[in-house]
Amino acid sequence: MSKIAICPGSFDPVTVGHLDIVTRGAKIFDKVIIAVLNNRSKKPLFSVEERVKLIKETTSHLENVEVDSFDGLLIEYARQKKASAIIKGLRAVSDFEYELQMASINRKLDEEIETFFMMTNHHYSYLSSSIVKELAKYDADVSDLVPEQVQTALREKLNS
Ligand code: COD
Repeated sequence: MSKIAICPGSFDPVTVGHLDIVTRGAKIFDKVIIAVLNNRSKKPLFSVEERVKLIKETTSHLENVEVDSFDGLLIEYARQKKASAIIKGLRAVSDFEYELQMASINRKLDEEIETFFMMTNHHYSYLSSSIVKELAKYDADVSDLVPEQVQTALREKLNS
């Protein structure tokens, strides 16, 4: 049976840190579904459609990676997709407490779906979508932090 993993997140916008986790995950699992949360309580910079499009453009070279969006509980989405794992990236100790809580809740909801943690590439340990948005707002160079398509999208969004 093929092993499917979900790589969930807000991806507002996708960074090279996210793409590193996805690329590494895709070497381990048969299929990785990048699932963009349609989070109505947060006010994202990019719409879900824009985030999905940017991720599709920047992962098109990865044959076993799909991009989708979801609403509601992650574990229900994972079950619906017949996934056996959820992949999360860990950057620092500060990520650990929240991610441990999420993994424990998800495990309580479905014991068959495992959470896999991957340590960040040390080059990207400081990197988050929020940092990228903050830098881009002040017109700082983000070329090392996001793919070119995201750089362009940030410029268009913030100058409009
Ligand atoms: N290096 C490595 N990993 C990274 C990096 C980096 N530089 N940057 C981000 N990551 C990892 C994050 O740790 C995370 O695992 C993933 O990439 C996505 O990051 P974000 O910031 O885009 O996404 P989040 O953290 O806002 O996503 C949160 C979820 C959508 C996963 C979460 O809110 C969720 O599951 N929501 C659904 C509701 C639910 O089921 N809740 C749980 C039960 S209450």
